[in-house]
Formats: sequence, structure tokens, C-alpha cells
Amino acid sequence: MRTQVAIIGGGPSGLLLGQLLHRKGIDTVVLERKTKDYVLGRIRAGILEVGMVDLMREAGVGDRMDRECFVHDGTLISYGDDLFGINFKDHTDTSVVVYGQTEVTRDLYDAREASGAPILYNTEDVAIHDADGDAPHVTYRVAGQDHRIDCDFIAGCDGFHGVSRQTIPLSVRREYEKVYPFGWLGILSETPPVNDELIYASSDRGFALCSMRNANLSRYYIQCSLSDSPDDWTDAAFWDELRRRIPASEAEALITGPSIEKSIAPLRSFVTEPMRWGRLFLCGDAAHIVPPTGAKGLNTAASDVHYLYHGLLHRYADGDDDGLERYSERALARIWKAERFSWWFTNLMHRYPDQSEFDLKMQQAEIAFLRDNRDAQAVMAQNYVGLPY
Ligand code: FAS
Ligand code: PHB
Repeated sequence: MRTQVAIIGGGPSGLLLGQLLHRKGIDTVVLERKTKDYVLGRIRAGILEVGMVDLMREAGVGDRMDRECFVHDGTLISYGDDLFGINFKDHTDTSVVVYGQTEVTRDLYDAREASGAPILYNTEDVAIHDADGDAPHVTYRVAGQDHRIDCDFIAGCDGFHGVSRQTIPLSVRREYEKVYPFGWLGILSETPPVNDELIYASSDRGFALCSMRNANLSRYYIQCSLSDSPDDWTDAAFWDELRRRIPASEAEALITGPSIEKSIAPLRSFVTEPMRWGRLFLCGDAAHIVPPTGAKGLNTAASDVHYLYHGLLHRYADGDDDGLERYSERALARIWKAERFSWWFTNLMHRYPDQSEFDLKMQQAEIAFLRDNRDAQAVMAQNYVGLPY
């Protein structure tokens, strides 16, 4: 088989890139290790920046998102019972959109399958060959049969545990990582959200987040120990701990129900440089990870897709390689700013096991400064709604 761009990974990065390229007549093949149902079963991001919203519309998959999403002009932040708002619209004239990654991925799968463009599921032993040579190609196995795809370019959209990043030699790759000493225990419940806005809550007992997917589907998180497993937490224990971490007014309003999904996500900051090696381009979680506090994971994947899509478009349309040559530099410039914001917000809102009393006072002072200072809120708003592409 031959194609112009082989895309490894059928998550949001790979599917969005594939859909954008397909609409411009550029041939792609998407290789996904799992099944579509497995990918759709992973509960992940919930907040889309305007850049991602625009890309979904440009990809022709924005209609359901535009119908069903919630537009949020701000968010709430609390420390104990002290609750205050950050008004994004007021500071940036921009909002964010609440529309789950599951729905984004579903819309992209539907579009891919409707287009007839090839997507291969259950691909095994995917390997990248000659990425830094003149005959890049990908080999893989499906149902016991070995296959090869010759291509012009390879997009490594296969997430943190994929094969693409590992293909770049260690002599070329530089990796930067911070692993946080806690995780997020998240649940989905078919209950109305406790508030119309998200609540990022800090407390003496740790962090909590009240989010949502729609008017009757809520998403809640509490900071938990890395030694915890979801089975250690009954629903009742989760709800009790969540109530202890959010303002009393919200705890009283909280409507609880049985969890329909319960999982723990570890938190890490990670970046690999460069994001390009010859004809291989890394995109999304394959190249970088953020703690979900700043809602930047999916949204930095989106800006990578934007840069790579336009680089490939110019390469095929007029032979101009400038976008591809500058891809890694441009993507990383925005990624590092998102890494900084995610790291800053995580440090501000979470309890660290080794924190001193002084450290706690610094955290409380910074939250109070954010509450009281308009400029501090403007900086928060600019980072949360998404820095320019
Ligand atoms: P993905 O990991 O989503 O997709 C990669 C795809 O490649 C997967 O479908 C995988 O099966 C496939 N793949 C892997 N190896 C392969 C191989 N060798 N061959 C073929 N296919 C292969 N972000 C937020 O903004 N908010 C959140 O609350 C949030 N929660 C998260 C919770 C968890 C547990 C995780 C892991 C991430 C979370 N994220 C969150 C970040 C998440 O949304 C990612 O940023 C987003 O999924 C990135 O999309 P992709 O780059 O497509 O990577
Ligand atoms: C979510 O709804 O899953 C969500 C929202 C905001 C975040 C992280 C996760 O910062």
C-alpha cells in the first residue's frame, strides 16, 4: 500500500489531522492499535479552547459540538469556603467550550468512516522504518498478516505509550519530565452538575474539580494518593471526600448518584525535543504530557495538528517546506508555555506530601492574590482560554 501521510494513532490528534488532510485531497491511512469502542471508552478531557473548536469546524465535524456544547465565559476557584470567579470573557473576550473528548473522538470517527478514507483497527507491531531516509515506510500486522505502507511522511499521533517517540534515536532526543506525587481519581455520574461553571477547589485535604459533560452528566475529580486504586474508593467515600474539599455552599447543593465510570490518572509534565526526525512528526501526547489541571492536554494536541496540517498543506500545494522545517520549533514554543501554566496551576491548587507550613501559607497567599488582583486574573484567563497559535 502507498499513501501520502501515514498516521499512527486513532485518538483525537490522529483523527483530526487525518480529517483535515482528507478534506484537502491529501491521502492518509490511520493505524489504531485498539478498537473504536475501546478508544471511545476512555474518559478524558472536557474543555476545548477556541483553537480546537475552530479546527473541528474546519474539519467539517463541528455541527454536533456547536449544538450540544456548553460555552463557559469563566470558571470558579475556591480555597476552603472562599469561592471566587475568573471571568475569561472580561479579560480576553474569549470563552472555552465544554464538550468531552469522547464526543470529539466520536465525531471524528464518524467523519472518517463516512469519508471512506482508510482506518485500520487492531494494528499490531507497528514499526517505523527509514524515517530519516528517502523511503519512509510503516510495517504492521493485522489478523496475523504482515503489511507495509510506503509514504511521504509519518505523523506519530500514538500517545505517550506509542512507538513513534521511541523511533527517534536517544542520541537525537532530549526528554524533560516531572512526575507529581499524587493522582486524580475521577468519576462520571448521571447527575446534574453542582454548578453551571467548573469549580477548581483547593483545601487542607487536597484538590478537587467539579466539571461536567452535559446537563445530566457530571465529571468530578479528587486528588488522591498514587498508591490508591479505584476499587479503594466506594462511591459514598468519594462523595464524602469531595464534599469536604469544596465550599460548604456547593457541598450542600451537590446531587450525588452512582458512578458510571471511575478511574485514576497519574499526573506528569513531559516534553520530548525535537518533535520531528526526518519524515516523522510527533503530535499530541506522543510528544508531550501535562497534568490535566489546566485542561491543556487535548488543546496542545490541537495546536500541534494545526502546525503540522498547514506545513503539509504548503508542502503538497506549492513545494514549500518552511512549515515542516519550522514545525518542531513552533509547536514547542506554544507547548512549553502550556506546560508552564499547567505546572503552575497544579502547584497552586494541590497539597504536596512534603509541604511545610510556610509552603502552605505561600499557596494560600497566591490564591488570595489571584482572588483580589485583576491583573493576576487576566494572566490566568489568557492562559486558560489558550495562548495564540
Ligand atoms: P491519545 O493517547 O488520546 O491517542 C493515541 C492513540 O494511539 C490511542 O488511541 C492509542 O490506542 C493509539 N496507539 C498507541 N500506540 C499505538 C501503536 N503502536 N500503533 C497504533 N496505535 C497506537 N486532557 C485534558 O485536557 N483534560 C483531562 O481531564 C485529561 N484527562 C486525561 C486522563 C488520562 C488517563 C489520560 C491518559 C490523559 C488525559 N488527558 C486529559 C490528556 C488527553 O486528553 C490527551 O491530551 C489526548 O488524549 C491527546 O490525544 P492524542 O495525542 O491523540 O493521544
Ligand atoms: C474534565 O471535565 O474532564 C476536565 C475539565 C477541566 C480540567 C480537567 C478535566 O482542567
